[in-house]
Amino acid sequence: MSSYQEEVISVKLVKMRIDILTLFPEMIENALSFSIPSRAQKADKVEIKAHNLRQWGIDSHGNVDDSPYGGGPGMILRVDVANKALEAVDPDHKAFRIMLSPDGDQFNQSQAKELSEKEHIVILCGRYEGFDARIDKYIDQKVSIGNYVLSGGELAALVITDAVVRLIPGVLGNEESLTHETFENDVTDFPQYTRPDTFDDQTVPEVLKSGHHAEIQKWRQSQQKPLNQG
Ligand code: 6GU
Repeated sequence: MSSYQEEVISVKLVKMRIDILTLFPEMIENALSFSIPSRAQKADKVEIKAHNLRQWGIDSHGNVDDSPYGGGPGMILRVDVANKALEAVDPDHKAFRIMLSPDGDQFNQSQAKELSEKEHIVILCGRYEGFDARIDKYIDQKVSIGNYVLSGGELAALVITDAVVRLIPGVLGNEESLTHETFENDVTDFPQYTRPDTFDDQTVPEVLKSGHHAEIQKWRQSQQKPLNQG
């Protein structure tokens, strides 16, 4: 098979859709209006929409949360509101539905790769102290981005969206190709250098200037370390 044919087969035909349910849609839209996520949307590789949860709020104030049964601080996202929002953006539950929560499964590069192959992803961000536990029934997976607590799911939604969107075929150009990339092969990237040749007594390793491709490749491999999968 020619490389031209391979390329044609690998190009994604269906535009991915990502719906993000949040109390702060501007936070999402603003952040995704830069760099690669912005370019991916303009190139029709993905459509990303942030929806304000308040539109599915229960009363004229658009209330989406309430205090917890049994007492305690903070406000809990209501199950009826979450369900109404999920049904509105994904009526037949064909999408992969993620809820962002510090107690979820930890997000990693292999999940980013899996998600980049989905047609439709819905991401539910919580705010305040948490979610009504019954929301679990209407989502596919609870996801966390690491062992620390954020004040809401929005930053996590942005992390996941960025990691996924850049893996959609055709989003990165040749210049940014994924072949040697950190995490792709469970090893870290090798150190890289550009001009100037010497800076503050630090010099570029001679091998990289040798023009000897086999030696360069050997050196780079020797510099890669097994990935810390945490
Ligand atoms: Cl997904 N949400 C919040 N609130 N905190 C987090 C997180 C998610 N992942 C790590 N910390």
